[in-house]
Amino acid sequence: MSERVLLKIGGSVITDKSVQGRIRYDEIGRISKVIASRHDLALLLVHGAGSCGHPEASRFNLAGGVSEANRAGIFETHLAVARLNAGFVGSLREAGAEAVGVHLLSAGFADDGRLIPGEFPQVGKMISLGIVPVLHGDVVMDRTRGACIVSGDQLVNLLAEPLGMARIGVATDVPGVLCDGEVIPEITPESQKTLEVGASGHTDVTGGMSGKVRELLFLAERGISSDIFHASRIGDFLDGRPHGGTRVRKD
Ligand code: IP8
Repeated sequence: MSERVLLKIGGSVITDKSVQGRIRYDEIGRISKVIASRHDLALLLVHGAGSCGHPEASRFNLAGGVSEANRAGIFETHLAVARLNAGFVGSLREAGAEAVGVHLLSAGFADDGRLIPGEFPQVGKMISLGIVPVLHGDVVMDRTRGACIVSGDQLVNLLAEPLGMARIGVATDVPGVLCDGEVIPEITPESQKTLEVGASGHTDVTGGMSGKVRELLFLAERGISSDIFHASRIGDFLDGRPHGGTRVRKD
């Protein structure tokens, strides 16, 4: 059976965060070719929203809950990130991967900002058929708040275990988690207590790098390690080679 690998690609990699709605098709094309050439892996992909979703979520203040006054933001935000997903899936398919987009707005449900844990049997079935499911951070209906924003990083935390992922990687626009400009090779639940991880400089309703590390530490606390590295090192990560980034692991 093929090794199951979960790869999350940050929104800062596949969009230009300084221009609302601008998709970086050149970078998406490059990454798609790297991913599509790894035929031996059973891949699950997740991507962030970048400038296709964060500006809308912020404009409609979706993170603070949803009522009739801002409910139009559900459509606007989902449309923006679904367009990015369609662009990524199209590029992956062109490169030869049997990719299919899966939208959390339809596949998930949340309570107070957290996705309600589940098995995601449709995603598991796709993987066992050799399909590459491509999920993304999304606006999700929420039992308490009406709707909320679920980040791709929260999805990584939730999907990795039930779907039996052997390796988990998060590709970003920086070489790893940085402290004073240097990559921190390892973070554990204990060591993070003394760390100052920065947030994103652009509109990011889900917390940038610190939100990412928080979700991966939840995994580490359950004994599951993950890696954060620069998007140019995706091939190295997929091949199990050193990637020059940060490993998040149990103490
Ligand atoms: O970019 C956020 O996902 P993230 C999703 O992974 C939306 O934090 C729609 C803003």
